[in-house]
Amino acid sequence: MVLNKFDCSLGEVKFQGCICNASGPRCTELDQLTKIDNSKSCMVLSKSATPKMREGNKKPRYWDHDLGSINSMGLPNNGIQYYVAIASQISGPYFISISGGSLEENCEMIDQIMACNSKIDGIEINLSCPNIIGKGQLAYDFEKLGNYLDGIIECLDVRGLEKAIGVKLPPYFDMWQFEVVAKILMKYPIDFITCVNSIGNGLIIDIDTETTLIKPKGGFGGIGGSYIKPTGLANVRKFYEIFQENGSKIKIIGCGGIETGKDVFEYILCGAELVQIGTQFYKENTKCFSRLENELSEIMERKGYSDLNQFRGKLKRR
Ligand code: RRO
Repeated sequence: MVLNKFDCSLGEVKFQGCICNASGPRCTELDQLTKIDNSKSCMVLSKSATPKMREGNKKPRYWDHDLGSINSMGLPNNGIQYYVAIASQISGPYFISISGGSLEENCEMIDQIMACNSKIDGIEINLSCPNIIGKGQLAYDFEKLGNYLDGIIECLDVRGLEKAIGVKLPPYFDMWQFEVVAKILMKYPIDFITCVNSIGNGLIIDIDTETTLIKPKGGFGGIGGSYIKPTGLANVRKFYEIFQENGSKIKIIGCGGIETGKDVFEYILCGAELVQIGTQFYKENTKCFSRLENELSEIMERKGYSDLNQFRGKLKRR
């Protein structure tokens, strides 16, 4: 196969491109996933699934803002069976995101994915949804995180590990947190982490009406878009540095505030293998994938780079 300058991989799964959708907007229904499949996105990633379908939180639960977005969707999805059953209709690399309410629920969904005869290339285990009423984000509970991953890996081990397996993390903000979380992650045979989910429990306010923009949880919700790009870059960079220092092969998917090819370049310079687009995909639909790839290509040409490895992770320090 002829190598494309954007080619990359996670575990055994190869991608012809380095830009794809984030699990979140426009990836709940089959027609939405088919549109992603027919676009320049290098993979098709489903909305986070639960064992049974969920309606999600009360509306309005998503709001677009000049600087990004706020959401408290509450995991609306069609249930794991739906995302497994449609695998035969998707031609590109297909990843299912899962977000069970417990270890048992996640293992139940992994069982169903493993039992599927159609091609499902990977699983992104979402440990960082900020919007489940009455529930915290598991990846902020460092004691539970290790036990949880023990359980997940045990349930994957029994059934073989031919798919790319990764976890979606929330943003971390303090240096000791990166060290603790990386130490836990490096004990497990995972292929990738996705950094970052939305910044949980932010608040955006409409001054004219003096109200919150969204309804659930008193207006608190996950913040995405350009508000969070510096946090996303920092998380990718710090985990990349720690993984490099320790010889870990865990790859990093960058996510958070990507709007232009320059943003994609920055994430890859920090060490991302590939990047996901959430808020901007919501705003612009599937044409964002080809636009971003073209913009990245122009930057690479200008700088004389012919593939991503020539600059991936090579951020210089002042
Ligand atoms: O559905 C959501 O409310 C949601 C999820 Br599962 C997530 O992982 N991140 C987010 O911002 N919203």
